[in-house]
Amino acid sequence: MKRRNFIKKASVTGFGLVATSAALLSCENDSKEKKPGGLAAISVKPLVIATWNTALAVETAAKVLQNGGSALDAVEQGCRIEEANEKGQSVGKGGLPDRDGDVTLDACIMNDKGDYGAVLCVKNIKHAISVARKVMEDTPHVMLAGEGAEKFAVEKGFEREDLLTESSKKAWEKWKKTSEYKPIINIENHDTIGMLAVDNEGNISGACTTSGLAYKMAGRVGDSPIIGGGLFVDNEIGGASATGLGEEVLKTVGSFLIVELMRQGKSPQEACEEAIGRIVNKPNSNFDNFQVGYIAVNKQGETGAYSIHEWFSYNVFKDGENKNIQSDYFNKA
Ligand code: SD4
Repeated sequence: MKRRNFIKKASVTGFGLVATSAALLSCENDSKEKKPGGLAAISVKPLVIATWNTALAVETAAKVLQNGGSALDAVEQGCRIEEANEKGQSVGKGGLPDRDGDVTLDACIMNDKGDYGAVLCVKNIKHAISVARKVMEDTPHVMLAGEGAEKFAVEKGFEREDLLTESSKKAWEKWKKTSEYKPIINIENHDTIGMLAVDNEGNISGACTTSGLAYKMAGRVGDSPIIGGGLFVDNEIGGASATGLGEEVLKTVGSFLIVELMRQGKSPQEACEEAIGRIVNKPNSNFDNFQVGYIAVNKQGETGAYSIHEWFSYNVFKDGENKNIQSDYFNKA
């Protein structure tokens, strides 16, 4: 039987999955893991899933896991790759600015204990994801915004740098000629990274980092740094992350919704599809004009992804292979 079919069958019938021969699978503790409802849990680990074509970021995260690192370290290290990639214009250095020409970053991180840390609208610090982790680990708070976040980062030893690259500045100057605010499906959103990882212990963590929508109003914050919006992880169940028009993700609390649907027994794929359904079925939905994409993983190592429109892709590292996969999508008309 093909492995995927076997997993499907196992989860339907409630059998726990016994290890296959793949070198990277480890089921040592599987018999001890219990799904809600008493089903034996299955683990395919290590595993990484991330939004868009983020092969190097996923490979970096996978290496952390293969070397015995935690899911938390993996997602942080993976996200840092995209933050440092100046060509990616939706995250970190080189991100497209707001309409005043300032690059402002949003990021959040969640560990397997359900802890969370975030920075909102932070300027001049490239590795927003690492600052978010420091907020989670070194402060009594969960979110720091704007100048306070930047000050905290500098106190923690992060370097201040100008995040606006020449090419992003040129794009902004061109945009200013018309100043028309119109997010473009799959273009300006490309590269924002939401990442989920399952480590060798079977623990799940997640991270999400972005420069947000290009030419947004100054001070605008999207879904990416908001718990339950751009990211949610519950180590008992699984995790989810979002990309696309944050306003729509936030209005449906998308990532939290997906995890809660998985808690009720939906597969990651079914949960992602239902969360997209919540957006497109709203009475006033103008989904023709925007993209949202979700990724999810459950405790059994099953993954899912779904978007409103075509061309949302995601990278998965599973069974020792790192693949970019085109997501299924809603708007096929
Ligand atoms: C936002 N969701 O700020 C982010 C943008 C994004 O891929 O995901 N881009 O709304």
